[in-house]
Parts: sequence; C-alpha cells; structure tokens
Amino acid sequence: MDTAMNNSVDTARIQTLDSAHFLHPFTDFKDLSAKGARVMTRGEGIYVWDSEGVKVLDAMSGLWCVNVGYGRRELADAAHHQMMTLPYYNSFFQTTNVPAVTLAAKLAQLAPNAGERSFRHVFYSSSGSESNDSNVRMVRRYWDLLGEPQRKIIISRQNAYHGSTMAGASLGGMSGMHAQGDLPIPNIKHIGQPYYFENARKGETKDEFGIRAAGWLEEEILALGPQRVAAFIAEPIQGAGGVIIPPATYWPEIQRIVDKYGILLISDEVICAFGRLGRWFGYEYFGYKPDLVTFAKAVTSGYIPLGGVMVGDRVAKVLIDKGGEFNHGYTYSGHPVACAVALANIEVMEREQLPQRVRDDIGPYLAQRFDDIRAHPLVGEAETCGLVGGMVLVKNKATLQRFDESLGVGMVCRGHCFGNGLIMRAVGDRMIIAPPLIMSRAQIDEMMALIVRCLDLTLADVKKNGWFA
Ligand code: PXG
Repeated sequence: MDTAMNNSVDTARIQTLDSAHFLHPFTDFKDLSAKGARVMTRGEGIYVWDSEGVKVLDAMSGLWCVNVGYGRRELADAAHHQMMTLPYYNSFFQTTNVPAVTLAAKLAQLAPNAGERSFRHVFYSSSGSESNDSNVRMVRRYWDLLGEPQRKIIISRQNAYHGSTMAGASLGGMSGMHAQGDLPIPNIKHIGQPYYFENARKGETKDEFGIRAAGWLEEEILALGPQRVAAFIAEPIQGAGGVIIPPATYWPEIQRIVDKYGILLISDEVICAFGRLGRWFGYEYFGYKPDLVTFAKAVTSGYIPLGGVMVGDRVAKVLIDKGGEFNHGYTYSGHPVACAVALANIEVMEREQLPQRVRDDIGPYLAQRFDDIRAHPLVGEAETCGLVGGMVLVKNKATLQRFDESLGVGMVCRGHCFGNGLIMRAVGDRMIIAPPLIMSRAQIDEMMALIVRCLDLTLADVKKNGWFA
C-alpha cells in the first residue's frame, strides 16, 4: 500500500456513479455493479495507482499500449501545444494538417524499404477496429479496380482478435463475439491457429507443426477456389488470443502461399508494432512482407486514440492511379492532436532506442527470467518474444494435462495478481504479460517476483481444492 499517492478520490461515490451510468466494454454489467469497479487514478513509469492508494505494477501496459510508460511530459506538451494551435480540422475536403502529414512521412520512413512492398502511404482512423474496417474496404476496392470483383473472401484465423466493430469482430476468430450479433458478416472465413501447445500432434516438432498450420491456409484457398480469395489477415503474434507465438517456420510458409496465389497479406500490428517485438513492426521480426499493416494503440502509447493502415505500394498504386474518389473515411482521420502526440511518442522511442533495447537488452533478459518460471510446478509452457510473454497453467506438469476450463484457474491467478499489486491478464488458463518497454532489469526482477508469488498462491489454492494432479 502506498498511501502517499492517494489523491483523495471518493471511491464509493465514483463506483456508485460508475454502476449507475457507465456500461463497460466486454463486461457483465450486473456482475460489475455488484462488485464495484476498481478506480484507477494515476500512473507513473510502469506503475498505476488506484483510488485507495494501492500501487500496482502494470505488466499489461494498460491494454498493450502504454509502451513509453505513464506520465511522459513530452506527450502531454505535444497535445497541449497542438490543441492551442489547431485542435481539429478535417482532411475530407482538399485540406490537410502538419502533424498528420509529418506522421505519415515518419511512418513511411520507419517501415523498412521492401521494393514493391514498401510503405509510403497511411490511411488514418482512431482505433484498431476502425482500421480493420478500412482494410476490408480497401481490399475489396483493390480487387474491384483490378477487374476481379469475385475476390471477396478474407481468410483469418480462429482465436484471432481484430477488433469489435462488425467487420473487426467478424475478422476476429472469437467464438464468444460471433455468438452475439449474427457474426461473422459474409465473405470471411477462419482457419486454425498456430498454437503448438494445443494443436500439435504427438511427436510433431515445432517446425513441422508450423508448416502444417500454415498449410491450412492453402487448403482453405483451394477449397474456396483461389480466384475468390482476396486477402489473408493475421497478427504476427496473437495478443488477445493469449500470446500465441507461431513456430519459426510458420510465417515463411504463409508468405510462400499468399505469393503463390497472389492474395493480399494484412499484418494486424495493433499490438506487435512500435517496439513490442524489438522492431518497429512485428513483420520485421518474422521477416515477412505484408501489403497492408494495421496499427493503433502504441502509436501514441495509448495517450490519445489513433489508428490507421499503412498501405503498401501494391495497393496504394491501384487505389491512387485507378480509383477515383474513395468513398470512405472518418471525422477524425488524421486528427492533428492525435498525430502530434504520436510524433512525440515516436521521438521518445527513437531517443531512448526502445525497439533496440527490447531486442538487445530487456527482451533477452525477460526470456532468461522466463526460464525460471518454466520450472514452476503449475506452469506447463512459458514463452516470450520481445516484451510479450505467455505461460499456460497445467494440472499435471509431467503429462501437461490441462485444468477443466470451468474451474477458471486463470481467473484465480488473476485474482491473486489483483490483490498483490500486479496486473497480469488471464486468457483461459494462459497468463500473459506485455509490460512497458521502459522497464529496467531491476523492474523485470520485481515483476517476476510478483508473478512467482501469485503462481505460488494459485498453486496453494488448486491443491487445497484437490484440482492438482
Ligand atoms: N487488432 C488487434 C491485433 C488488437 O489487439 C484491435 C485490432 C482492435 O483495436 P481497438 O483499438 O479497436 O480496440 C486490437 C485490440 C485484450 C484486448 O483483451 C485486446 C484488444 C482490445 C481489447 C482487449 O487483450 N486489442
């Protein structure tokens, strides 16, 4: 407890108002009303404080976004300055603004040059979901303009997350989301995910499994008819799905398949871009070449909403040269304040060399510390990549038998994190982290000690309940 940080918010009053008026995303409203939401009031570095003065190490960077950490004056100053200069102007009617242009050029410069697959253009939105809606619009327009209007189907993967709008949720492979609202919309198909721990055959190596899992894309293309397939969309590493890191063979094989059939490749980098994997973009880490790149979240380190699509030359050329007016856009496409904050955020990342730090220093250090976690009796598998990590909790370490899902062991662990000053997420029985990129080694040690404590408490619970084999 760090009461010095209590900035005297009346917790009970805020909770009452919260339950009376605020419908939270992905929340059982009645359940939350009964419990009362935790009121977060302040952030500094890698820590946040709640209204009771409790200090919490935020190992999720808010929601995969606060990559430069909390309380960065440069970002606030950039917003203030831009708000006082030009808080808003649209970019619909033959006008533009300085931050939006400067950021577009900056993003083009950050993306590695890759011939026909270079990125010189950006289409802006305010979120990852909207950006993926824009992707669907651009992909369909691209094929229409090329005289192939029958190419309508976008292939995605089960347990992918691509947002929560109608198109975003449809592209995503979350069955719980599809079950509400008659989703997916037409012309979206899902193949299996490259999750070795769950989907590999007995005796199959990771490399063999990676090739087989990528092969599901080719099977689907052939089943649908290659001339009907417009694009494949995937996250470099599935984030919300539980930090599913594909085997090294997966992405090269995916690249071979999309190239063979000439279909577009969309890399949804809402989580993996801006240093998370030790590169500016996640596709650089895996070495593939997408045609469209979705970004959001850490482009502003979450300080203000901004998203967009980096449009590679292959698509941009067709939309620009053949397209005429593109009937799509948002009030806030190229919002000057959001773009100014993004520029300040990228400046911090460059100055502090955050992608390089993740690649050469704290990423490898986190990986090393995860080796200790792997030895924990409750942990069946634990893996990191850059500054994301996931571990699966198992009933029997020797046989890797999983817990019955209905027991909610991941939620038990998350409860202990909540009570012990750590934010770590549970996705089923996978515990996942994505901490701010500014972490010191000492702070990684501090986080790992908290993780071990929470795993120990969870182990004691499952033993007490007779769930452990
Ligand atoms: N694509 C990916 C890969 C994402 O992770 C989105 C698109 C949608 O972005 P917006 O800005 O519309 O939310 C995301 C968002 C979770 C969780 O539980 C993850 C996200 C959002 C909410 C919850 O891990 N990712």
